[in-house]
Amino acid sequence: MKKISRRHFLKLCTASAAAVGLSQMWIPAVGEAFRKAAGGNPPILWIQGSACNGCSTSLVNTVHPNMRELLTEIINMSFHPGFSSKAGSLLTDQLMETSRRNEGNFILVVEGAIPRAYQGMFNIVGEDSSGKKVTLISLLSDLCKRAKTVIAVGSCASFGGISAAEPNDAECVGLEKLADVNKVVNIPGCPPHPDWIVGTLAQLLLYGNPELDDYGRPKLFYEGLIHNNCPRRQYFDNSIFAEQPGEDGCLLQIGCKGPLTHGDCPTRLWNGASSWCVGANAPCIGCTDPSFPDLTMPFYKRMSEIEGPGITSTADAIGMGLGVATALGLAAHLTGNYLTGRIGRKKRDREGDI
Ligand code: FSX
Ligand code: SF4
Repeated sequence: MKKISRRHFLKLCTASAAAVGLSQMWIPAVGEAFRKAAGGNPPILWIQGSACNGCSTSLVNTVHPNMRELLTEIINMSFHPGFSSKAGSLLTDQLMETSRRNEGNFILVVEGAIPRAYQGMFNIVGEDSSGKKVTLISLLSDLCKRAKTVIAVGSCASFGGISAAEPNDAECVGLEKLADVNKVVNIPGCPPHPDWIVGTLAQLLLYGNPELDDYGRPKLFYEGLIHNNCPRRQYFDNSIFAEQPGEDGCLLQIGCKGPLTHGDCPTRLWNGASSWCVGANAPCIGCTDPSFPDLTMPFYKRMSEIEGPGITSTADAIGMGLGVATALGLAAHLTGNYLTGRIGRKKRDREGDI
């Protein structure tokens, strides 16, 4: 990987510090977490389910703090399949032992969806000391009960995501269908931004549970619509649309789902604050919302439910009003699907059955 110069690194930090959230809460929070770590933070047990490993890869790309600082000075990562030198029953035994010793005090992080078909046999995580196969679903049934807090990292763990896309023969689901939802914090995204993961962990360590929206997402990172902070918003308001990727203009006609998607990507930016999907001329594919991906596909085709502004006025206020109405209408449409069970159940209606 190309090394970033110190000057460039500092420049990226400055850009990050200007982003929503970071300057207000994140930088002081990290400093505080550093100090608190000396007193011992609760262990984090990180489990991987049915997924692409992109969430862990995104975490490794954390810039501020970097991964070394995160692991050695902030969080107490007691278990992660990808960072462990052990395998097989040694690994599962260590996991169970750590969870028993820290019952009610550890943070369980789950990455990836949970396949339920055939008693969970599509996802074997290892063997116990007697040689019996351990399925992810049985492992989680123990760990979710013992954990103090459960964090679903990524859209797969949160809502099923790509792993649960139709036809979903493995019957993958997100944690919301299995665990006590009062314990679960969702950090969706395919993958989620490293700041969303690290920032949520820091917030949990320092202040307890973050404030969540209706879908269990920390408001700090997911409250705003992509569309409302998009630098191409003036194009939308003036009905100037790109017809091909790479062209100037709003990307609505080539599939942008920004009007229905929640997240701070336009202000936080990705990859060390260097760019983001729309900044790289790619439409937002709606990866942080429960509707992803079945209802946001085809990714590069306009959704008929998203209405354009229908005006050529330069008055941003008028465009903003129409944009909000558009977003609200679409959100209602998608929430309807969510409530009717097409893509899941709403948080407050659910009972945990693990
Ligand atoms: Fe899912 Fe994680 Fe998408 Fe991948 O492992 S959220 S498929 S980018 O990253 O679980
Ligand atoms: Fe930006 Fe997409 Fe909204 Fe257009 S539709 S303004 S590209 S978020």
